Amino acid sequence: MDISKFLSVLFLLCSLCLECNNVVVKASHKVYPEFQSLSAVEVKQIHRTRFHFQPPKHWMNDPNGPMYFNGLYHFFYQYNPKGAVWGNIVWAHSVSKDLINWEALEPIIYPTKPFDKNGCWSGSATILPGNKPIILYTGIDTQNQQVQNYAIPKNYSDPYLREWVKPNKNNPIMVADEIVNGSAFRDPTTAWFGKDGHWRILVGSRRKNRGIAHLYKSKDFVNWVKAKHPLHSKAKTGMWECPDFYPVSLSGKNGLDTSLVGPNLKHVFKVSLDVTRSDYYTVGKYHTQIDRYVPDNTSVDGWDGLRYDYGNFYASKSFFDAGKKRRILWGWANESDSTKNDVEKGWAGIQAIPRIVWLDSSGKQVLQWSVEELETLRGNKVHINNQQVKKGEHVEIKGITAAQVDVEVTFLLPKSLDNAEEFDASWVNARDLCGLKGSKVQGGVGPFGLLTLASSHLEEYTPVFFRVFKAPKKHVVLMCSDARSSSLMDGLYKPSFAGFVDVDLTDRKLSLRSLIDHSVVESFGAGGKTCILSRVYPTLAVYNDAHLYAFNNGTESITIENVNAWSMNSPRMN
Ligand code: DQQ
Repeated sequence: MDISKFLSVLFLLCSLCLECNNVVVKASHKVYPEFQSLSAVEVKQIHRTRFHFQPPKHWMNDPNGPMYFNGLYHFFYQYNPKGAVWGNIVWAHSVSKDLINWEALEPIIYPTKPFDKNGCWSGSATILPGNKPIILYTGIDTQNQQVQNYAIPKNYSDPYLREWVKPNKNNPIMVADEIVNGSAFRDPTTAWFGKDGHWRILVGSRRKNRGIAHLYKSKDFVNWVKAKHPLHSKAKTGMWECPDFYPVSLSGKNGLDTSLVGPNLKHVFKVSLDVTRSDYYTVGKYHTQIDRYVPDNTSVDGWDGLRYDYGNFYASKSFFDAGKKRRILWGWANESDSTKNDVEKGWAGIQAIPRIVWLDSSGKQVLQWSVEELETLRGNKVHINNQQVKKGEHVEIKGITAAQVDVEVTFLLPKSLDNAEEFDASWVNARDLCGLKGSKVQGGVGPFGLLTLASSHLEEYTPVFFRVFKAPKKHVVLMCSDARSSSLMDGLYKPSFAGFVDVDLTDRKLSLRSLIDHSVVESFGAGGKTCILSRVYPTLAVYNDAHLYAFNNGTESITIENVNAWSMNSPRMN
C-alpha cells in the first residue's frame, strides 16, 4: 500500500474511533425521523439553565449571524421549531439590549425556495455601507446540494428587523463548482472588505481529508467569484465547518472591525472540525497581497492545536460589537445526555455565555472572558480570603445558591514547587492525563480547585481543578473539568475534559472562575487562557441541595487568597 493510501485509511480509522468514543455526542446532522417533529409535551425544568441562552423549548444548535445593529444585539440560531432533536432547521431570532435579557421574535429564515427547500443552515451577517445588514447562509437545494444564499431585511427601519426576504433574483449566489464537493460546502463567514474594493468571505469545505476554507470575492455582494487558492487549508483535518476569520489587536482588549488590516494586529483563524467536534484556532498573519493566511508556528495547526474551549463548545462565531468596541464570541454547548432524554426533557442545547476575545500579550493565544453585562445578574455575595486548604481538605463556600452561581477563586501555590509531580513527556494529551489523574488521585501541588454541583455527601460532584507538574524547562499546568462523578444517572456522556494552561507561575497565583447554571459548569482558567465547558445532569445536587466546595488533594497545602461568589439572578430568557 502506498503511503498516501495508508494515511487515508489511518485517517478514516481515527475518525471512526473518535466517533465511537464520542458515542453520545450528538452530531448536528443526524436525522431522527421518529422524533424530529415530535413536539414537547412538557418542558422539564430540573436541568434547565437560567442565565445561559436558550429557547423556551426544543432543539437549538449553532449560533448564526450575531450582530449589533442600531443599539440592539441580534442573535439568530439553528432551531428545530417542531422537536427536541436536530431537524426542520430554521433561523430563529432573539434580540437584546445587553446580551443577557432576551426577547424571542419569529424565525427569519425557513425553507421556502428551491435554493433552501431542504434546509436553512448556518451563516453570518455583515453590515454593509449605509448601515445595511445582510445575511449569507447555506441552503440545501432541491438536489440536496449545499449552496450559499443571501437574505436582507424587509424593512430597514424596523428596529427589530423582524422580517427578512430571500430575493429570487441572484439566489443562490454561490454554488459548488466542479472541484468543490457540493455536500461539503457550507457556513459562509462575515465578509471583510479589501483595499482593492472587493468583499471577501470564506466557505467551509473539504477535499478528501483536507479541510479547506474557500475564499470568494465580490464587488457588489451579489456576484461572487471563487479565488484560485483557498485562504487556508490543512491536510488530514476533515471537513471544516463554521470557519471564522478576524483581526486581533497586538495590545489591549479592544476588538477590531473584521475588515481592518495593518501593522499592529494579527489574525485569528478558527474552524469547527466535524470529525472531533471541537473548535480549533491558530493565530497568524493574513498576507493581503496574495490572500493567504499563514498560522504562526507557535501552536499546532490541526487536531492537537489550541481550542477556544476544551469541553462542550462547537460551531462558534464571533462578531465585532461596534458599540463597545469588542469582539464577542458565541458558541453552542450541546447536551451530553441521550437523545431519549432530550425528547423527554422537551429541549436540547444552550449557548455558552457570550465571551469577549482578545490576544494574549504573548501573541500566541487568545484570552476569553464573559461579557461584563453578565455581572448585572450578580446577587448575594460571599467572600473568603486567606484560607489554607491542607491535603485532603474541602471547604464549603456557603451562603450562595450553588446551583446558580458565579464564582471566582485565586489560589496561592506553595513557596516551593519542588514537591510537584514529575511530568512525563509522553503525556501529550491533556484529556487522557486528566482521565488518569482525576481529582481524587493525590498529587504534590494539586489537584486543587472547586467541587461544583456537589451533593452533600459527594455522591455527585463535578470537580474543576488544576494540577502542577515539574518539567525540565517550565512547570506544566493541567486544568480539568471532570464529569465522571457528576451524576448518578445512567446513559450520560461523562467526559473528563482538560487542557494545558500556558501560565507563568512566578507570582505563585492561579485563578479559576466557574459559571454554574444547573446543568452547565463553564470555567475560565488563569484569566481566560484555558476554558472548559461541561454539561452535567445531577440528580441529588439540584436547586437548594447543590453545594460548592474548594478542595485540595495534593500533599502541599494551598492557600485560597480570595473567593468571591455571587448567587446569580435569572434574566428574561426568551
Ligand atoms: N450545523 C449546521 C451546518 C454546520 C453544522 C446545520 C455545524 O451548517 O456545518 O445545522 O454544527
